[in-house]
Amino acid sequence: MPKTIIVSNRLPVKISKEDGTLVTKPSEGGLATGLGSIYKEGDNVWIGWPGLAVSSESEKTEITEQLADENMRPVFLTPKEIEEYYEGFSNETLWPNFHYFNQYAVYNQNFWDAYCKVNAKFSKAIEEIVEEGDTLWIHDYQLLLVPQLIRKVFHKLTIGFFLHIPFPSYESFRLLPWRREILQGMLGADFLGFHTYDDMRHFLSSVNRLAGLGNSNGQISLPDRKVLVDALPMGIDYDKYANVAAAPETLDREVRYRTSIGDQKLILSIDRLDYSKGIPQRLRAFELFLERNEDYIGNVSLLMVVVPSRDQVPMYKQLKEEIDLLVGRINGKYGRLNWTPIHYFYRSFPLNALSAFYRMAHVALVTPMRDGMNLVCKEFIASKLDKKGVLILSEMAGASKELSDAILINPNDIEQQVDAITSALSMPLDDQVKHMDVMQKSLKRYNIHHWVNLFMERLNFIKDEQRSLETKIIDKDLSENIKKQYNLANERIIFLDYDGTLTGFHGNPLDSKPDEELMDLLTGLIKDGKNKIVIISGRDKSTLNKWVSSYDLEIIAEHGVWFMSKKKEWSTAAELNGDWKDDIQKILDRYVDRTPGSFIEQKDYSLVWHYRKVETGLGEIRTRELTSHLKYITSNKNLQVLEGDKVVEIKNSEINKGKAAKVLLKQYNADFTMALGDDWTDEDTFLAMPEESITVKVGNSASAAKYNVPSYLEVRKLLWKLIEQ
Ligand code: GDG
Repeated sequence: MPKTIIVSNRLPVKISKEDGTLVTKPSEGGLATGLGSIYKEGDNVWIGWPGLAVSSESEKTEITEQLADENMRPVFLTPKEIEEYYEGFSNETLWPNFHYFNQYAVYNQNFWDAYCKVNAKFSKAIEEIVEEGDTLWIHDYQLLLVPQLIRKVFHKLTIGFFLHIPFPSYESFRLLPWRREILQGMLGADFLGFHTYDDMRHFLSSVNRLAGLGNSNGQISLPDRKVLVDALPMGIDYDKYANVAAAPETLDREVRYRTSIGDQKLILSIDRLDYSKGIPQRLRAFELFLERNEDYIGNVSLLMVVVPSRDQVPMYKQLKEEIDLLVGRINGKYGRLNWTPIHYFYRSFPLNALSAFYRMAHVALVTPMRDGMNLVCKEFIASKLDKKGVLILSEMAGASKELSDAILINPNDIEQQVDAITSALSMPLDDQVKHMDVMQKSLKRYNIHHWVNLFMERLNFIKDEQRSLETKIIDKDLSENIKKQYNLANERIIFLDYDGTLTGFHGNPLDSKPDEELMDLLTGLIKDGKNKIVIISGRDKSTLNKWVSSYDLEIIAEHGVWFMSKKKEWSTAAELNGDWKDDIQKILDRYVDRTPGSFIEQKDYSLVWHYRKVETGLGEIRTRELTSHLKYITSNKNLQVLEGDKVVEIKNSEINKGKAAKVLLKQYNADFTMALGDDWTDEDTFLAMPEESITVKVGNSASAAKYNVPSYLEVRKLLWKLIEQ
């Protein structure tokens, strides 16, 4: 029975030693609850670090056995690994870089080495239990390399990955010395989920710029498979928070807290100690609010919970000191004997206490400088059973994309924060209820269970897509079968596109001349008297003349304008007119002027604008502009505008490879017909071929061809196989 394996840095459990015995307590995190329905079932399992340094083997065995009963498997880390992989690379390199705090990012080779080593350790732990057919779901920035490490061993495994923190713009990501390795690591997954569309598009942009891979609707075509990227905002366990808010223990606490602080209004903030959370900025805004609103002095307090975190790291220590100072200053300046402006707690609370805080708060002030999602604001909303209360939310939190009914602020804009606090405190009840109702409905629907189901659905979707493509990919059996048909035939015709099919692409198109292997291959194909080999290309006739006319083959140049028979004479079947070229050339010249790196290729009856060497992104924008410009001008000129691989070609519309192929198909009475091509001008050839033909698309995008191969290298392998004795 296939199983599902969840992998994250931390296991969803807290382990401690009480009176010499190990005690495990389930963690209350949203992820643990959401995935509980998965990992606790059957043979499913959650792999992760148990959260404490364990040195003795007997203790390791004890923990392993204890966790096994709860479907968990520990990965033990040494103190050095914790320091370099977790505190080091994860939290001092990736965390600041992904949250746009690059001034805090540490680039340390030892940290990177440890990160690679520990990712490999996680991968080994997975390998010990995983089998083909299983599903793997890897979580977060500590394990970015694991998808690729596992993929190398289990090619067909279903691997999903979710990033819980933002994925930064290329401008930030490119600063990392190990950016390429990180992307390759992530691309080992079949499906990559991010909280927001912005994270998703930043990831796709980095993939485009660093790996040269584009995408179509979030699907990236790798040579061996398609990868899907999508935005999938994580929800909370809505019912759990609503139920806790109604629990007697929570209500008791609320009464107790209220008795001690009085009936003043409360503004609530809850965060882990982190520079990304905007805590000092929030305190300054609250101070300015008090300065400007004397009426509220004595009538409103900020209840601020900061959960201790990483406070041995100098940066965090400094932040803690800054917060302590600010709180001290504000309380010292505005406090009264019977009123404290800020109730500040540097510790964590049990869930019931948190829930009582959510219930009591009139306003939740959630103002991170950056946050992948932020669950606190969602929990606040779910806890508001009477729908009274206002959420002030930073637009830099992923949650802001879903919660547009909150008061959205830019955390750097202190004036805006002050205004937001003022209007939140004076918002009419009807408006509070109206906004809360909209947000509650949305959070109920997009809850954690919905998120888990959707993740699995998207993962299965891309797996199905891959499988349907796989049936078309020429594997060993299929190539044997093609070889059998080839051997049985008496007269064969094989159409070969040139660029991208027989060779790879180069910055300069003239660098694609046949290499030695290709020359040998063509010689081998031609040697068999039963073979008619046709090079069918969009290239101009003089280049093809130079490169392949010495072989005993036929050539179709310029997509079918020119034919060269074995007699080595060029002829054309169509009555063509090239008068249009001067006008179009003038337009293309303008685009070359504006686009460094681009150039024009002249052919007898077509013009091509090349942009392979143009800055990534700019070439694509210019292409869109150029094609819409040209479509308008060419509409009544019987011309066609074709977009190819980093080229835009303008040619006579009555010319195409399919028509040209048909001319040759008619001349020969072949009982084996085959065509191979990589770009969409080759689709015309595929469509022109007789029903029983072998048609092969190079690359894995949609095609009319019957089969696919990943690249020109496999084309060569297939052709060698056909001619081998
Ligand atoms: C990552 C991303 C993304 C806080 N104080 C106490 C307490 N909490 C609970 C909250 C909430 C959670 O901790 C914090 O939520 P975050 O959204 O900040 O999540 P993280 O796990 O820190 O961070 C973040 C998230 O992943 C999910 O993808 O939203 O952007 O950084 O659930 O309630 N819980 C208890 N006592 C406390 O004192 N019991």
